[in-house]
Amino acid sequence: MKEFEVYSSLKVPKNSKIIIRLDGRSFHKLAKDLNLVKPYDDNFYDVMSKVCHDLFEEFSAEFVYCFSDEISLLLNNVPFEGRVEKINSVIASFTASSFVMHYGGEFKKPPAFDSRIIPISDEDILGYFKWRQDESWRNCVNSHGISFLKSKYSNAEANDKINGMNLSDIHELLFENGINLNDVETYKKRGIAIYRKNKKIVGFNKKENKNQTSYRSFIYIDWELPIFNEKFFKEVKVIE
Ligand SMILES: Nc1nc2c(ncn2[C@@H]2O[C@H](COP(=O)(O)OP(=O)(O)O)[C@@H](O)[C@H]2O)c(=O)[nH]1
Ligand SMILES: [Mg+2]
Repeated sequence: MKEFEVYSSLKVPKNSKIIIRLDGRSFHKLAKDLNLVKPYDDNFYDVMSKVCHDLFEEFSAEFVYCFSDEISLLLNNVPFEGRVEKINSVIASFTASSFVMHYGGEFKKPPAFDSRIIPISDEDILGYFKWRQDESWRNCVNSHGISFLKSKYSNAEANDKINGMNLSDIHELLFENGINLNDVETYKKRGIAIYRKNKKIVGFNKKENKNQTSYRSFIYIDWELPIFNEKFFKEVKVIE
């Protein structure tokens, strides 16, 4: 009967890094059910950062980027011998379980994430994360815009109005009404990232009778990201 498992041999290309992108399923509904603060809920972001930390650790990621209900996980060491079904199903379910564990509240429905695999070459890593960070910024402008409009108009009118506006129109409207998006917290504009950082450790070497410096890496959650550029990705050692 094994021959019926026709997708089980599907594998990611050998020697390729991969990005796994996860996205919360119907999280607009979940946000409503959980009464999340609009447009940005600090506790939700705190939970998502813990989910990213779990993913980083469990799958020995190189870099994780997250905004809203979306997570991108860069893996150098491809797990499960590259088997697509296994990677997508295990990582998506791990993410959902981690979310439920850290959120800890009462859910109306079991949360789920979808997962997709993107083989990526070193040259394209920066472009990929810039693309997602641009989306984070669009999301920031739009969600502040719609929240503001809904405070003035009916939901239908607010939706109508925002559909006819581009990013700079929304920015302008918010500015005229005393909301300066430049002053909004960095993570709301640029998302958050997880990567390894080195910690300097000075210890005393008894044998040689002198202080000795060594470095130990630890997992760092960056809430103050720059606009992604080559320098940043070189510093965090994601590209050479
Ligand atoms: N209130 C609130 N909602 C959020 C927050 N972060 C994400 N969301 C919701 O999650 C949705 C994620 O977008 P998307 O994946 O396109 O929609 P989905 O298909 O419903 O998951 C947003 O549209 C919001 O409704 C937050 O911090 N606060
Ligand atoms: Mg979603």
